[in-house]
Amino acid sequence: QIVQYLADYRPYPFILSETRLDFTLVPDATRVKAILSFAPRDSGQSQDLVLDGGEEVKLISLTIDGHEPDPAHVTRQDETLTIAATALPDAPFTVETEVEINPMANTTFEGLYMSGGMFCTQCEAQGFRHITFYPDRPDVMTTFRVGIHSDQNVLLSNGNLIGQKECGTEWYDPWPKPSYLFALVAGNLVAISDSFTTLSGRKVDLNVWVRPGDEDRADFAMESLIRSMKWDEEAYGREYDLEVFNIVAVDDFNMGAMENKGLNIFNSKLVLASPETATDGDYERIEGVIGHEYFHNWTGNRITCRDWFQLCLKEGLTVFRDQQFTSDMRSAPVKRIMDVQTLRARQFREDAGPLAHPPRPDHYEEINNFYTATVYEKGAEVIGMLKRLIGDDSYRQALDLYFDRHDGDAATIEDWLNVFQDATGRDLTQFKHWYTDAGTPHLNMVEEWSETTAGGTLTLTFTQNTPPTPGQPDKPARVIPIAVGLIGPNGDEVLPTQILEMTQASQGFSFEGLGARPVVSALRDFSAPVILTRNIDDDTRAFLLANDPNPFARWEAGRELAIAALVALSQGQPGGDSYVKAIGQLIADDDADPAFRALCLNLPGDEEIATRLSTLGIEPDPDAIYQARQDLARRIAETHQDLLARIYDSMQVSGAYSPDAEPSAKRALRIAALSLLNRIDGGERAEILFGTATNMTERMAALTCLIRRGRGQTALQILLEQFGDNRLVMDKWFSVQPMAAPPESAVATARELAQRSDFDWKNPNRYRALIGGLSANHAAFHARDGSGYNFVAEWIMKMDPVNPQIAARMSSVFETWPRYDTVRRAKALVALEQIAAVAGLSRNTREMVSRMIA
Ligand code: DPP
Ligand code: ZN
Repeated sequence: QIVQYLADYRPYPFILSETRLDFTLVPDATRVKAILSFAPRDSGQSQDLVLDGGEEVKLISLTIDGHEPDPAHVTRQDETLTIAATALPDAPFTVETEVEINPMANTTFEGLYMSGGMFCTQCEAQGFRHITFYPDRPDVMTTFRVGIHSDQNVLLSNGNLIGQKECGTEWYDPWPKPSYLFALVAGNLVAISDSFTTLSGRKVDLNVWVRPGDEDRADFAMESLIRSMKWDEEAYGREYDLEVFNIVAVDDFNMGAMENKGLNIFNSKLVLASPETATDGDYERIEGVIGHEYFHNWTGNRITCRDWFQLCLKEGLTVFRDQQFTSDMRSAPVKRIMDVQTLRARQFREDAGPLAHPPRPDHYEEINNFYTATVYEKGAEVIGMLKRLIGDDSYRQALDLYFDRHDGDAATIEDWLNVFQDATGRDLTQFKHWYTDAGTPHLNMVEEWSETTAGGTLTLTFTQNTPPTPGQPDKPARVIPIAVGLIGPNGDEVLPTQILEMTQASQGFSFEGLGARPVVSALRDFSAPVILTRNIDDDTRAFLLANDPNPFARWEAGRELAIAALVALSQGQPGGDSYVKAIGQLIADDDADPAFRALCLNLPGDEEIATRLSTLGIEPDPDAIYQARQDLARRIAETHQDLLARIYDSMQVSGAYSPDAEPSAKRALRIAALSLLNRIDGGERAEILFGTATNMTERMAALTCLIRRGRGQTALQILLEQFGDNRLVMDKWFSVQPMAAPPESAVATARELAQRSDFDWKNPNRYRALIGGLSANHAAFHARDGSGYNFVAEWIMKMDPVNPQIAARMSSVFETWPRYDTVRRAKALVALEQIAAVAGLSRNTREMVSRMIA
C-alpha cells in the first residue's frame, strides 16, 4: 500500500539477535554477504519472513540454515523479499544472503554510494534496504559485526575495530542498533586525531577524517566534538560508550550530517572551516551540528524510535539539546532570538500552508518528506514548553528516568510523555495535543485595568484558536505556558516573569494590588510557539524595546515595530517613524551586547512580512514588500548615518581571527551597519572591506553589499580566481548571486549560472546553493510573470530522477503559493501541475506536489 499509517503498527514477527556483514567493495560491483540470526517472536506463529530490499539489489544466493529454499517459497516483489512460513523452522534459524550492488551508479546518495572516489553510506531513514535484504525498520535492533575488503586505505564501520589486515578491517558494534544507524566508509582519507577521557575515566580515541589537503580545516570540528562530549556529561550525565568516535566529511551528502553509531558522516560544509573560507555563521553551525549528532548517541541511538512516526522523539529532543549546548557555549538570549527567527521563517510557514502536519504525523507516503521544521524545530519547542511547565529540576529528573527506563528501547511519544507523568505526577493528556495536532495556535491578549482604594487590578484575558490544517478541521484548546512580566511606568519591573498556565479556549488571569497601571511584557523568551496578538500602540512597543529586562521580549518589541511599519508601507500607508527613532536609541547604547544590537538592526525579511500580511488576511504583494523594505532601510541609513558610521568603525576586530561569540558579535553588528550604509555610500565601504578583510565573514558581507549595488562583478571574479577549486566557497559564490541580485534580474542571473560547467548540479550543496538561492529571493521567486516558478520547477524535474530526496525537498519552496494573488497563484499552480504530470515522478516528489495542489 502507498500510505503508511501509525495505527497499523505491528511488532516485527521475528527477533533478530545478530547481524554479520561482509563487504567486498568494487565501485560498480560490490558484493555484500549477510548472515542474519532470527528467532520467531512467538513460537508456533507460522509467519512469512519479509525482508526489505530495493529493486536494484541483485540476489546472488540465499540459504536458510545452510540450505537453499525451494524457489516456490521465495517471492521477490517491488521492494521486498518474502520467504514463506512453510520454509522456516519453528525455532531459531539463520538466513544467509549474498547480493551485488552498484555504488557507482547510485546518484540518490541513499544506501551505499560513491563520493569523490570514496565509498560511503546513508541509511536513515530507509537506505539500508539498498545495501542488502533486511528488516529495515527502526524497532529491529541487533549487534553488528562487519568485515570490509577494499584497496582504499581507510576502512571504517560502526563500533570498535576488532581486526585489521592488509586490504581489510573488521568492526564490532556491541550496542544493539537498527539498520538506519549502520555506516561504512572506505576512502583515501587522513585524520585529525585527539582523545577524550570520559567522566568515569575511559579514554576514547577521536578522529575527524577528511580528504588529503583538507586537514588544516578540521580543527574546529574536533574542538567542537570535545566540547560536546564534555557538555553532555555535565548537562545530562551522559557518557560516551565506545573506544572510538569517528567523524567523516563527505562532499556529496543529502542532509547536514548523520549520527551513525560511532561513525558520524557529515556533509563537508559542516566540518571544514578556516577563517578564509568559512563565516562566523558557518562556525556556529558546525559547532551546533557536531553537538547535535554527538547528542544523538543517547537520544536517538541508545534510545531510538519504534517507527518513523516517532521521528520527533529523537529529533525534537536532540535539537532541543543542541540549542541548549549552543546557548551555553555562546549567548543564550541571542541563541533564543535566532531560534525563534528560524522557527517562524520555516515552521510557522509550514504550519500555515498545505504541507502542515503535526510533530508526530499519523500517516505518510514517503518518510524522507517528514524531516521537516515541524518535526525538528517544533519538536524542540514542545520540549521547551514541557520544561517551562514543570521546571528545571523536574525536567532533569524526568530525563534521568527516560534514560534509565528506555535505554536499549525503540520508544514512542507515549513512552516519553509517561516518563514525565511518572516523574512529576502531572497529567499530560492535554499537553499531548502539541504532538498530535498541526497548526500554530493564535493567541489574543486583552488587558483590563481597574482601580479601587486597595490598589489597581490588571486582568489579562487570553483567547486561543488554531486554524484548520489538512485533515484536522477542529482543534481542542491546548495547554499554553505564557511567560508574563509587568513593568511600571518608570521602567522598573514590578512583577518578574511568571508562567501563566492557560488550559481553556479563553481564560483570564488577574494581578491585584498594583500601584500604577503597568506595561505588560508577554510571551517572554517565546514561552510557547504561538502567534500572539494584542492591542498595542507604537509608543508602548518603543517603551518595551527600551525597558524590558527580558532580552527576547525587548527584541520582539522592536521586531513588532519594524513589521508594523513594513506592513503599512507595503500597502502604501505611512509608517516607520517610531521604529526609526527607537532603533537609533537602541544601537547607540554601547553597553548592550553587539550581537543583540545587530539582531535588532536587521530588518525582517520579505518572507516574514509576507507571512504577517497573510496572517492578517491580506494578499502579500512581493514587489510592494520589497520596495517597502528598501525604503525603510534607506530611511534608517539616512537618519542614523553618523551613528552607523561610528559603529562600523568601532566594531572592527583586530588581531587573529576567532569564531568565538564576542568577536563574532562585533562583526555581526559591523555588518548590519554596513548593509544600511551601503544604501547611501554607493558601495564604497563594501568595496574597501572586500579588498582588505582577511576573513570570509566580512568578505561575504561586502560581496553581498556590492551585488546589491550592482557592482559585484570584480569581487566575484576575484573570489572565483582565488577559490575556484574550493567547493564550499564556490557554493557561496553560486548562492549569493541569485539571492542578493535585484528581483528583476535574479532569474536571468540564476539561468546564466546554471549554464556554467562548474554548476555541478548533482552535488546537493551546489544545487541547493543556486536553486535554493533564487527561491530565497522572495520577490524574484514570486515574480509576477512566473519566471521564478518556472526556473525552480524545471530544476526540480531535472533532479527528480537523479536524486528524488533533494528534488522533493526543494519543491517545498512552493508551499506558500496559495497565499498570493490570483495571477501568481495561477502561475504557481501551472508549475506544480507540470511537475505532477511527469511520467515516472518519484514517490517523494509526487507526495509533496499532490499535498500542495490538494
Ligand atoms: N542526520 C539527521 C539529523 O541528525 C537525521 N538523523 O537530524
Ligand atoms: Zn538529528
